[in-house]
Amino acid sequence: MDAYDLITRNASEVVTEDEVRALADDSEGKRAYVGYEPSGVLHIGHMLTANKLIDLQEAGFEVVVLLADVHAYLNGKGTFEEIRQTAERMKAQFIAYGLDESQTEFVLGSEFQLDESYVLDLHALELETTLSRAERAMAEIKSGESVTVAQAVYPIMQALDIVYLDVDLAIGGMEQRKVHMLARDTLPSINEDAPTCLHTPLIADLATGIGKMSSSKGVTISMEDTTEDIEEKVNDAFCPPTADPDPTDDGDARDNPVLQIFEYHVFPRFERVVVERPDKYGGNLEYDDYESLEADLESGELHPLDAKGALAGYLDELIAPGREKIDA
Ligand code: IYR
Repeated sequence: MDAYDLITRNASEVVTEDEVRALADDSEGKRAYVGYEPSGVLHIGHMLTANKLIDLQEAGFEVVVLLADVHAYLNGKGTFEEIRQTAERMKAQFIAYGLDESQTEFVLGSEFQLDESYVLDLHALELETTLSRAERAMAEIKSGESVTVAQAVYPIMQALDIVYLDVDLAIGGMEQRKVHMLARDTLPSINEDAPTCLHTPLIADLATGIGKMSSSKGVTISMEDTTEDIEEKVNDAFCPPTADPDPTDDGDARDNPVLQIFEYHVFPRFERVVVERPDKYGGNLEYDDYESLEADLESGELHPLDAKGALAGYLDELIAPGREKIDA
């Protein structure tokens, strides 16, 4: 796989393609980052962007993980003390999950976001940003119903992080795209380049295939899940024998979360996927790529229950190292 394909595999969107091509052509010493609000436990949503960081490390990028303690505070996720404790645990789990510690820079937001120059630049950007724009940027990130002043400052700080962490590529789930667009529009006003961005897909709720999987509602898979939890959740997951259960609905109201997890979590991390089956049901099935697994599910060659059994096993393997960190 060439550098561009590796950098962009499984991405929902890159802004812009030309900019990412330029980075791929000369990735030596380039820096990419993802920021995470330390809250709750590491779950499958965090792991999706972490997979992208692992791809980028393979492509030669330096990778920065921002443990966004100030952002979590602004978004009402707890006291600084609680948030910092969570940040420590999250860092250990990211490393257990497969981010190479020697190649990953972990930074707490509060290490630089309270510096005078950062705060003055923040105020300069605040002058350039309307409240309604900040509010729109937060639509899929904010906790709670209304948008507080703290939450309106939040996306502007996120834009500035790109400058202060000196990164060439900002990564996030699709829910971050409006913050990144705000950054592209406003950073030139303080004489900074518009940042290049890459967004990863969102996975549908495991139980229903409707909406987006999140830790706050519905069913997700987290690093705290036991082998049995994973088996139970995956077994109960929505998995019709098709990748697009709602072909007539352009908005894709329902997706197949089992296939999405195979595509975005399992295939990027395992070279070959084996679905074990007793001989009387045709014996084991082996897949080198996601597309052939999807095709077998659609044709009926692969039964949803067998797909789920295999998925639970691979997810357990991905999660086991992080789970041991929690138990320790
Ligand atoms: N908005 C993210 C957290 C975050 C991301 C980046 I990239 C930052 O520079 C700061 C915060 C979230 O929703 O978790």
